[in-house]
Amino acid sequence: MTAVLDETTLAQHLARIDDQGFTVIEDAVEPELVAALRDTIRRLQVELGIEPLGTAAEGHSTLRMYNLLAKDPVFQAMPVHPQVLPIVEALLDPGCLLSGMTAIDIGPGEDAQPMHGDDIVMSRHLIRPHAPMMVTSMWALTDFTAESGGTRYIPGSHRLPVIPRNELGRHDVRALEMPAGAVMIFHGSLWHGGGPNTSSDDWRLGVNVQFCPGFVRQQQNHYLAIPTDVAATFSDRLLELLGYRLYKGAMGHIDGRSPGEVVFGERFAETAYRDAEARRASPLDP
Ligand SMILES: O=C(O)CCC(=O)C(=O)O
Repeated sequence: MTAVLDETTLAQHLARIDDQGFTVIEDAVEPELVAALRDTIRRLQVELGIEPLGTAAEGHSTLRMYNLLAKDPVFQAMPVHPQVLPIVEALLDPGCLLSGMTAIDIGPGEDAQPMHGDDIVMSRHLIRPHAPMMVTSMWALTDFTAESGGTRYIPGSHRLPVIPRNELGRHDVRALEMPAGAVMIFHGSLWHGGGPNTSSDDWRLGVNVQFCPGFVRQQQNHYLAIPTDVAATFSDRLLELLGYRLYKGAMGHIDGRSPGEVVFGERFAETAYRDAEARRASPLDP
């Protein structure tokens, strides 16, 4: 059983993200969960015949797998993990959404992924620097080293007024080295990318568990990707993170009802405006 983050540790992680754009939680993930996630991903890669996708972003020697929650129950532990979710909630708010989950297994011979910010799509509409429109947690399921493709990143780049696209030489690009079981959490504007894998036989397996504010479009469409009978087995908190509740009591409704009520009935009963107004009328819930 993993301990919940205490207030002091939480504040330290938030201060590091504010200053550097990222933090690393050592020993975040229980060793049994690391092993179960790694074994499941490697099994699914074979069963599903996963092949490199061949784009610059996805790589020619990298096995990527999307829509993990539909593929095996073991992945349900990731978005709600007590070492990670409180940091994400503090950076966004408790109405945040799971944007996507991707297993990224970087193989020998892979080139560096083009560097980018995970919230670059939203950044184009905002004046930089801005609040994170994405928060990414990168889970190491094998050791991340500079040779095996540890994530490249520029500390502090979330604060730059312009993205460092064409002037990488002027910046301090570092390789993330962290052992299996550690998690890096970073601001969506941090300039980063998967590293080149220069090893002869070392595959670097990580999972990107990404969150966005409740008012931003999710990168992966969970409503259509996860069959309803599979989603019905998820915890309430996980379903909230997928978007089955309304954001701020108003966003995402269907004829006044929450997506959760439409799909799961009474379990997620929520009426747009009316319930939020009733909550605000309560002295206990201003
Ligand atoms: O694999 C990594 O280290 C980073 C991957 C990444 O940034 C992405 O795919 O957006």
